[in-house]
Amino acid sequence: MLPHPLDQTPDRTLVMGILNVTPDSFSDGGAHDTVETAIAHGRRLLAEGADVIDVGGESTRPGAHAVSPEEEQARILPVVEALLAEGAVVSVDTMHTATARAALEVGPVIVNDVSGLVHEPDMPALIAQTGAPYVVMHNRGNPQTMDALTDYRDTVEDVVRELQEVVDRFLAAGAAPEQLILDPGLGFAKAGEQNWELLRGLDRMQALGFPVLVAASRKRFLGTLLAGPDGADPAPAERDHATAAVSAISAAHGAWGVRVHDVRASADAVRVGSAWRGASAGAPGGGAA
Ligand code: PMM
Repeated sequence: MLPHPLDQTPDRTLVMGILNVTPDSFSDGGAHDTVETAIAHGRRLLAEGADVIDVGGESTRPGAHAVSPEEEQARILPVVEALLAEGAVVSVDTMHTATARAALEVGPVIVNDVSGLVHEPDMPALIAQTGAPYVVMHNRGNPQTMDALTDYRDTVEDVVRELQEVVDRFLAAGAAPEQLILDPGLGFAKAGEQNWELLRGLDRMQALGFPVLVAASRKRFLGTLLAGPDGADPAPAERDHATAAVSAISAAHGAWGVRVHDVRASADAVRVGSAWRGASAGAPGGGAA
């Protein structure tokens, strides 16, 4: 068993900083696509207050083209190795079991798999064998089909049930419940309003008893919310204040973590939300001291 990468973490909602080593991610594609620029950006995210760095080598935006596991590993493994050597907590954003395995050979990482386990049936066995923390994200279909798979009877109830089904597959493979982190998969097989329903229903997801990760950063539903009078969505990087607001709400509801591009704003926002959650509301009718 590898040491748990989250053995020493603060008692508040964590900030996971996004490091996409890809030429085509929807909001920052191409910005950090060499090993050196990616490592430098990872260091910057740590300095800004990231508790975890989420390193990804394959864009998951709707319609994105798949990357081979070999190409993905060539992009991310040197970055993972360098950040682990600097003492960072690292997660690896991958849908490929081979890439998760290769990263776990480099060192103890969290496996962040946005596939919803649709593609790779041997992921549960790897997670059970290694004891690695694993993000179970809700998803349907693949980047080509997910936008059409948004029929829900009750969005929160259906997502919670489908997440539980994936959790059960990991437990059946021998993974421990403590390894699993749940994620509603905002923007993945979700249409605009459904993302808000899931944020509003975070408590119902938390009731499953697992830590919950919220990844709203710069997503389309925030762009839609912030559209100007001309109806045009602001560019992804113009959605960072709204993202920080979601981070505060998530922390107030006790989320385990938020996954964001702009770490600095969310590092403050989770402190606000966690402080609000931790404060006593006082007795009804009690006066201010
Ligand atoms: N979204 C993206 C990538 N990875 N991981 C998790 N756990 N949850 C998400 O919602 C998620 C993710 C897509 O966004 P990006 O292209 O900005 O990384």
